[in-house]
Amino acid sequence: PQPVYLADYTPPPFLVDAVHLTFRLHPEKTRVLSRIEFRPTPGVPASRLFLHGENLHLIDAKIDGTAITPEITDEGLTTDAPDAPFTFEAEVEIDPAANTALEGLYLSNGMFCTQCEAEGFRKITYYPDRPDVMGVFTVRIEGDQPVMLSNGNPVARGDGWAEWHDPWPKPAYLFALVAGDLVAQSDRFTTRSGREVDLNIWVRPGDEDKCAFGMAALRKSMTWDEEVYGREYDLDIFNIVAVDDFNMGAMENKGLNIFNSSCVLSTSETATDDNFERIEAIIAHEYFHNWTGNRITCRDWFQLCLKEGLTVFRDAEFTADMRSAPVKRISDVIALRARQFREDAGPLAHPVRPESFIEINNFYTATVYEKGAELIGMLKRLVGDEGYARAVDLYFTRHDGQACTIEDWLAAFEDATGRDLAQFKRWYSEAGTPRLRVTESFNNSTYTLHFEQETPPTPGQPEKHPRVIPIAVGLLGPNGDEVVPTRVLEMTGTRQSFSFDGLAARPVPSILRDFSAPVIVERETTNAERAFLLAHDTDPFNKWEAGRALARETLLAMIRDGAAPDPAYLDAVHTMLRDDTLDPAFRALALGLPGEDELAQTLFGLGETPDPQAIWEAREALDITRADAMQGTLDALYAAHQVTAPYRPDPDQAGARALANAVLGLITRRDGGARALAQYDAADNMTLQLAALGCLLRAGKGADVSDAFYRQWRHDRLVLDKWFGLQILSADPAEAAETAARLTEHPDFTLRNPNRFRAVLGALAAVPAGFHHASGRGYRLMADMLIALDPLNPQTAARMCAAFETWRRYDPARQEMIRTQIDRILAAPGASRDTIEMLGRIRD
Ligand code: HT7
Ligand code: ZN
Repeated sequence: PQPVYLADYTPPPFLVDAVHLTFRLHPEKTRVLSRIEFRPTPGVPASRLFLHGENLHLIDAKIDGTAITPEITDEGLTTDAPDAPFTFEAEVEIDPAANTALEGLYLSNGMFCTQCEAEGFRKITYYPDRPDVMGVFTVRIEGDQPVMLSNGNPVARGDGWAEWHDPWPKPAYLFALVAGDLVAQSDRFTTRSGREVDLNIWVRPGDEDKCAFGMAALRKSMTWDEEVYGREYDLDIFNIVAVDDFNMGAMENKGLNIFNSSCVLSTSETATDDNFERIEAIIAHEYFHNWTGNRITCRDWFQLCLKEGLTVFRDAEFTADMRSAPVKRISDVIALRARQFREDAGPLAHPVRPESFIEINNFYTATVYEKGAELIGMLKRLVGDEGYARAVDLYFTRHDGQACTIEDWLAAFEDATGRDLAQFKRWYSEAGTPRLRVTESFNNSTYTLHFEQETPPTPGQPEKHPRVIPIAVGLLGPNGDEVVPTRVLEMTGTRQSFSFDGLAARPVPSILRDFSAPVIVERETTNAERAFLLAHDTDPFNKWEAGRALARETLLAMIRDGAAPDPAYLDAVHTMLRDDTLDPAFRALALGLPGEDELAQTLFGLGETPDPQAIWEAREALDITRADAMQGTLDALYAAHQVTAPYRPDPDQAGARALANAVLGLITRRDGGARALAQYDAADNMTLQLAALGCLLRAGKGADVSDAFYRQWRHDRLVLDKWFGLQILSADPAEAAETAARLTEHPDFTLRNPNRFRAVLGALAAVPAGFHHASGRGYRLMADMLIALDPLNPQTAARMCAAFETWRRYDPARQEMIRTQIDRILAAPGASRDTIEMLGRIRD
């Protein structure tokens, strides 16, 4: 397969005014009749008509009522077309039941549903399936399903049919259809200009009681987008449908969002606090796409970050407003480092706006999404809150109804604020995480920070250029008082210094407050200074960061030479835990240790070869020491953070449970599981039940409880996914691969459900000492399962290939074993384009 290049973009030769689709639904033989009104694009040279189409059986096609015999290939249809407006009609047959890739029209538990982003519409009918072709869709669905939904507003319905009309022109990737035996939990929302909107969450009968939280989240999102961005909803109805078999989290189809059931269904018995928070964020994210993605869409798929980075940024702002802003920021940075920094440091590194791809599905990445969101955050910091508001308003008014580029987005900022963003644009085009080296000097009451930036080479980009970096800095005096409040320094050169005058004593700097740029700060410092910042920094992010660095340094010393844990770390974390002025959720985060993968990445970045087993053992040893050293405090904290009020998934209760559960993990190290068992038995919600089960499994006392958990929850797929994953996440590394292998043989394991596949194989990939076990069993199992899944569902298989992306960090024996498995997958008959691209990039 040949890559496509951003540089080769040309406008579509034909535009679409209106599309009429009729679906005659049948599990194996669905007929799709289309009538598309085309017109030549003004200013574009005349050409033949090419329409994308894959796996379609063409029954007949006409132009302006006359039958045609087009040329058909695996990729689509080509025919002569008039150099004037014309109508194209076609009838095709498709087989939803055979569609295991979950792209296009497929069946999930007998329910018809679609997934068209990025290029799934071409599996439904012949069409110019590119985002810069926007048409007004009218859809008629014929079938015997009780509920039949599509985009836009309902027009009419009768026995065995329903019609929908979406007045807003949209690209085909936002098309959706759902038909099945569904029930709704409904509500109503009045927009601030008075439009009455029907809200529905559609689920399988029996799941009605799992929608209330999602509905509340939707209402909050609608209000927030009106209040913060001035954006109103624009149809009479907003439908959400929960689907069990889904490749990703959710999809923002216009007026008909389709959700992986794991991202919308919840009750206190079945969902954890983290699930609730995630559901709220994803509902918001998909809803916010109505403006950032749907009303203003992408010109081409290279511009994916235009909608995704911005929408992730918006959903993060929303969560910060609904919950705790510092806790959200810290959690996001933990995730960014774990996923995006890892991507940027390996063979899959690519710019936020990639310049070529073979399979666009492989570019729905942490770089496009999460780093894309960081770029919006930096822009906002650089132009200020008011500048940001003006620029975003200009973007909305200027580009409503258009398919846009990053250039359009940046031009709105330049025009609204007068700022030149030429250098900022490098953040979009150059891959890699900049390293920011910091040194300092202090002379005659002037303190100077010296910065030097360098971005290591990434695949295809050996040379990097200096970027503009907003560095938020504050200074603390020797007694812990803040002597210089937060100031944003704008670094533009390779080397740059910034001075602060009038300081009575050498200050302690707090650098990159609120994680003001996605960079790695390198500065020589001491654990004493880190402990000082953990105790005194007024910036919550850097306060946490100091504790994190302290834990990291302690662990690195333990990993390298089996050193004992640094007492400075133990004292500092102990003091932090006892500080009741700190939010329990913050304390829970600050008690967390850097993950095994983060430590491996750090060691590799320092030129060392990480030993996954040694990393695991060091973390275990530190936990045992912490449990001993803080015994009384842990007992007191556990008791003090028991929630007695009825369960609510709100930030206060969730924070208390997060701290109690984190503490329970340490208590279990000493009591062997007595308190975890008591918690398990008393639990009336999944947050407490699951955490207790995890503690018991890790203590080797979980077998009976795990069986009981299975019996209790075997009817609930989403809870069962947790049960599958937890057994691997809690296993001894020597047994993780066997545990995962055993679970793939379980009667409830299936390759047809991406959630179940990810529950098992994603968990295996998430336990480095298990996945990278010296036996190579983890690698072999992963390869076996990828070979089995790839012919069925290339998209989900290809995403899981990223488990191998860190292979060059490890020793030659492990590298050799991984390479062997990669080659085995590549040689498998039916290896998909998606997987070939991913493994090809990883292996190169
Ligand atoms: N825009 C969506 C991305 C997406 C997707 C979703 C579900 C299944 C397949 C998918 N391919 C791409 C989701 C989002 O970012 O909101
Ligand atoms: Zn999105």
